[in-house]
Amino acid sequence: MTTRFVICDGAELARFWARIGPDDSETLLWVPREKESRARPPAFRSLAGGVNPSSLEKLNIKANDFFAVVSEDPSFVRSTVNTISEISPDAPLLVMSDRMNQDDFADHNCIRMTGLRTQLRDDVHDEFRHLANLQKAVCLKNLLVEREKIGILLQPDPDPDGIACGYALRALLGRKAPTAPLISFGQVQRPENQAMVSAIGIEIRTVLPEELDEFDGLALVDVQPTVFGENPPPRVLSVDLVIDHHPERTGYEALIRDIRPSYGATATIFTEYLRATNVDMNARLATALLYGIKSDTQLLGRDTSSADMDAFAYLHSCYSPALLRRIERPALPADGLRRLGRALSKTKLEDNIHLLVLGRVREDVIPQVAELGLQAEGAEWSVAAGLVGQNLVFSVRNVGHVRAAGEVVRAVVEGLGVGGGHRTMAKGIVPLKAFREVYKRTNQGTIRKALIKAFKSAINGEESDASLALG
Ligand SMILES: [Mn+2]
Repeated sequence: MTTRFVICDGAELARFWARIGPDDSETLLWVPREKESRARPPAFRSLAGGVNPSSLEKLNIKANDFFAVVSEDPSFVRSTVNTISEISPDAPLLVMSDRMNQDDFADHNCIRMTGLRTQLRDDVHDEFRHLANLQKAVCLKNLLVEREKIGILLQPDPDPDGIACGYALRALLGRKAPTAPLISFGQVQRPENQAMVSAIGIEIRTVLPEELDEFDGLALVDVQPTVFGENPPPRVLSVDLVIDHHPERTGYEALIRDIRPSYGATATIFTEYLRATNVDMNARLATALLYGIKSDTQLLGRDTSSADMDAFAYLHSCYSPALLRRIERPALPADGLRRLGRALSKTKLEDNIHLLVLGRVREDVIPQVAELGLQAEGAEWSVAAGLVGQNLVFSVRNVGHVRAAGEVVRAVVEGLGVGGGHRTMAKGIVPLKAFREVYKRTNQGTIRKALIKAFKSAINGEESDASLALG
């Protein structure tokens, strides 16, 4: 077994170490300072003559043993490190001192340097952060505990972050759907978000502003009241709770608000609450929150803080990979696969653009085909297009080091439809009626020709020629 030889400089540090509680693998050594009381700290052996080759030889050091030198005196550290290196040249060495840094040991290749006080200080700061979250969570629970029915209001067309937060708030309050329903003024639109709602098993009720009267508590998560249009319903301008990560807005009343614009997701705030209150983090809840953070930060890329990273790591230990897969890779219907097969049989790349036109498909097939299309050899851009209802819908993916996908799609739909997105992913919708007015037909060949021309122009920065409206 490896022994850790811990050498403390002076009685004070030795007593401190004794207080931490030594580990069974540790042999504790103490070098008394001049004029210091000789009272032996508990469990410590004295190196009364200081650290020297003869005092170390008595310790029966084996080749694999570790050392720690605990001292605030750089000269003590240096001489101790040198003596140990003479006796046991390859010994791994931990130096704990707040007055030195790693550069002081440039000659040694197996020394790890860390502070002693700062080490504890960081942990203490963390604990106070947990305590602040606990305080917030206790306040909001106290505020709402007596309420009969609490509406948890999400933004219209709720996104994964908002949905996860609503679900988490309900868990935090220890309630179920009948007394704390998730509500929204609009339906969940995007197929990916619908997949999340059905995989986790969350119901979101669409309400009219006047229906808010049935709730004697109103909580807004991942949204602030002034987002609900020019003239928001009066009821949402005076609410119980607002928890959000968007920039703070004014013009509304909330009894409790916790707004943290530096966070990449509101789900991070809720993860911190749940963690601080020791609420059972079941796999469903963890998966919802993890997906919320992942989707708002584009997998910890854009606008991510260290708090998001911490929350993500915490959730990662208890989420369900199978459930996340169901959300992110919804099952493809057989007819969608057949259309994909037909499109793939004619696949061809033009200017590193891989365009697959699917015909009429279920909407959630389109983004998945766009993901797949990017795997083609030589593809820098993947575009998957299909007919959904009265619209031509297309999803775009790129490899990341090219123009932003959102900009490209905005240039393509300019004047004819709507679209946008982020660096590497975007979506566009063009009404078939508008497309037909320009191109006369809506068959797959026509769509293919129109899209490839528009995307080539937009990707090459010729925005003025890119719009589908130009024909
Ligand atoms: Mn959000």
